[in-house]
Amino acid sequence: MKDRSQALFAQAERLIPGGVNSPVRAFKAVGGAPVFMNAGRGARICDVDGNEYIDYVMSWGPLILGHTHPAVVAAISAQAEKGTSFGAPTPLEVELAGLIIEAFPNLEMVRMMSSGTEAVMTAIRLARAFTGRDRIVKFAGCYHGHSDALLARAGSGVATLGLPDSPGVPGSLAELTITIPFNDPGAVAAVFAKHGPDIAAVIVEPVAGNMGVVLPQPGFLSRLRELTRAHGSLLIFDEVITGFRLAWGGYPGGGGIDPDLTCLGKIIGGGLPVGAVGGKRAVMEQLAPLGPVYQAGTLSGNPLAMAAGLATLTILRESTECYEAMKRYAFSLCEEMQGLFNRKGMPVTINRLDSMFTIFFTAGPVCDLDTARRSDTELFARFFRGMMSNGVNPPPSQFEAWFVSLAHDLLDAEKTLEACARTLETM
Ligand code: KE4
Repeated sequence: MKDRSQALFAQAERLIPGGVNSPVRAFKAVGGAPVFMNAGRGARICDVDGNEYIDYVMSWGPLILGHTHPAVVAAISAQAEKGTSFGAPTPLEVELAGLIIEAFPNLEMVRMMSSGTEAVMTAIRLARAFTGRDRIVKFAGCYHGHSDALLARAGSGVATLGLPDSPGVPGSLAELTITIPFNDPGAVAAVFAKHGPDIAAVIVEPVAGNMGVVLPQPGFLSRLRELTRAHGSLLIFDEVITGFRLAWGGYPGGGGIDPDLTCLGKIIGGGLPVGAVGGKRAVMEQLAPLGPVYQAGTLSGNPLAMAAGLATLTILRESTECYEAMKRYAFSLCEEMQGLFNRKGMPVTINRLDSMFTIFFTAGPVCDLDTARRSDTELFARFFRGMMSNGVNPPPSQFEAWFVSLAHDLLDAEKTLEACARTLETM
C-alpha cells in the first residue's frame, strides 16, 4: 500500500519539477511513482505508508554506518544546541581536514564545501588556473556532479534518463570537455597525442560507480598518471563515492598513483551536505584568499556536517576491521544472488568491489559505458519493482551502485536473498 506516497508525489509534482529534488530519485527508469521515505534505522528504511525496506541506496553512499547511527545523531544534536552555522571558521573543520589528510597521504591541504559537484567544479577550476590550459578529459559513464564542464556523456542520472548531454551548457564550453571510453588507455594516449599541450586535467572515478560499478582494468589508472605527468596535465581522482567507502582513506588500488587533486563528499559528511577538494600544497595554494582562484560557500565547512563527518570517520578509523565485515557481507550476498540468477537461467553480471556492487542484466563482461548499456533495463526495472514489493530498496537505476553499510547484518542478508528468490519467481 502506497497511498500516502502517491498522494505526496501528486502534490510534489505540482510544486517541484518532476516531483523530486534530484532526478535519479524519480523512478523514471523503473516505472511507477517514487516512494517517499519517512525514517531510517540501521540498514532499514521506512516509507510514509509504514512499509519497511532493507536499504541498499544508503543515501547514495554517505551512510556507511547505517541510518541514524547513535554517535552521528548525538554529534549533530550536540552541535545544533551550540549553533548550526556561524559564517566563521570553527575547530570542527580544522579537525576534519586533519583527519582527511591523515587518511590520504597524497593530500597536503583540503578545502570544504557543501556538495561533490562543488568539489569537482573547484578541482577543474584549480587545474585550469594552475596549468593555464582549458581542456578537460573525462570518461563516458563517469559522473562528477552537475557543473557545466562535466555534463558531457555523464553517468548516474544522465545515463539513467538517457540524456545525451544537458541543454544549457554552451557549445563553446562543452567542446573543451573531451569524453573517451573508460578503461581504454589507447584512447587516452590518442587524446594526449592530439591535444596534450591544451589538456589541463584528466578526471576519473578510480572505481566507476555511476554507470553501475565498473572496476579499472590493470594498468589503466597508472597509464593516466604517466600521460598526465608527461604532458604537464593534472590527474584528478573523483573519490566522492570511493573516499572512505573501500578503506580508511582513498581507493586502495590508487595508492601508487598519487593524483594531484582528489574530490570527496558523501561519507565525510555522515549524511549531511558536504564536499571537499584536496591536493598538493602547490596547487591548493592557488585558492583564494591565499591565491587568485576564487571559490566560496555560505555553508562550506558547516558545523553540523563537520560534526556528522567527524563522528562517522572517527568510528571508521577506530574499527578498520569494519571494512572486512562489509566486504564479507557483500561478497556472500553477491555470490548467493548470482546463484539464484544462474538457477533461473537469467544472465547477469555482478560487478563488485568490497561493499559496493551492481547487478547488470547482461551476460557481460561490463567494463565501460557501452557494455553497461547492453543491460536489459526493462528486466532491471521488473527486478527493482519486485524487490521493493518484497521489502528491499535497491537503487532505482541500472546505472547506480548498491551500498552495504556497517549496519547490514545476517538477517538482512537472509531477507534480501528471500526477496530475490521470490522476485525471480515472478519474472
Ligand atoms: P553531489 O553534488 O551529488 O554531492 O556529488 C556529485 C558527485 C560527484 N562525483 C561522484 C563520483 C558522484 O557519484 C556524485 C554524485 N553521485 C550521485 C549518485 N551516484 C548522487 C545522487 C543524485 O544525483 O541524486
